[in-house]
Amino acid sequence: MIVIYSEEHRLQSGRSELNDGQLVPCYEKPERADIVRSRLEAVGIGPILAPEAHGPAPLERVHDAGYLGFLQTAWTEWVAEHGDWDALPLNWVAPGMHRRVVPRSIDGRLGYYSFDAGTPITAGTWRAATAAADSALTGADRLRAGDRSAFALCRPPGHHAGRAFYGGYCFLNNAAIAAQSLRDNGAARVAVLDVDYHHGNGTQEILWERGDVLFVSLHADPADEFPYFSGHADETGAGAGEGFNLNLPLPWGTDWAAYAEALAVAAARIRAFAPDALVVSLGADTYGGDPISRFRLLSEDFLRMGAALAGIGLPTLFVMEGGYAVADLGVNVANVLTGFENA
Ligand code: OKP
Ligand code: ZN
Repeated sequence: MIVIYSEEHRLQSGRSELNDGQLVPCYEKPERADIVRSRLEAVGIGPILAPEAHGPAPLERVHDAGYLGFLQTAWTEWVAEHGDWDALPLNWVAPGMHRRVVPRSIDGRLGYYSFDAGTPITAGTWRAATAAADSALTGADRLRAGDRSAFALCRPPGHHAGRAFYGGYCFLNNAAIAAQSLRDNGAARVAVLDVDYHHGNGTQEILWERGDVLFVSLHADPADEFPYFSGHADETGAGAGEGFNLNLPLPWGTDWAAYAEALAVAAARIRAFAPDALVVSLGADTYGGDPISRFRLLSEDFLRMGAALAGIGLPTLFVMEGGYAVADLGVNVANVLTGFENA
């Protein structure tokens, strides 16, 4: 399986995020991609290639033009206003307030285009995020060229980023961008399966009215877990997309036995949809040792997950999302991919 990886991920290296009432070192840090890359090298999963630049067009197919423009200049504007420190938003729109006018102030626009205070914009954020999107796009190209699978080692992750918002460590929705690229290049239907611990609220929002791209997500119940305002089972899509969004929320403490049952439901829905390709939003934060998550998967369960994903029987693009138990992240991700390949 070809791995697509860019050194540019290092350019996203935030100093701190707001977590449990404190500014703490960012969980989403460069060491995550480094350990995954070195484990994949150690197990010899396949060639590791740099992404090809795809330019702005595929990003504009998924994201709002005003939002993309904001992301490109936010850091420069922030530094001019506040000096050289991570840019974090401090307030958001609430019911009864108005979102009609895009603020002129950089602080106002940080809040306008975001949904949390855990996602710092830094000097290198735009370059890192575009390199991650190019990695996903290059992976989509591999499927089009006939590969059975590919792994885009994207960092920063993408599944919380919506058409016009960032948050949850995500800026550009790498999985949605790849799915759209597959559609634009001949696939009639594409499925996105999100196995990250957190609900992929950005992917859901982007695909909400789409009947041609199915979104299926297994995640911690938003009644208890971030992102809180998205991911309930009764969110099924709208318009042409009605019935093409399937959320499978699971309780804290979920282990492999319960997870595997939900994964079988997801697999059956995807097979019934009969897509031409599958994009897997691969977060390994379902691991029992994850510092910010509360599922209980073991490292060996990720082999089983890979085999179950192979059982869906589709050309599959894996796109890296979360996973914060850095010491074990390489093994857990490699297990999914080798489990898939050996099935
Ligand atoms: C990104 B991805 C927990 C705070 C949660 C944001 C988590 C973002 C997860 N106390 N902060 O889906 O792995
Ligand atoms: Zn996650």
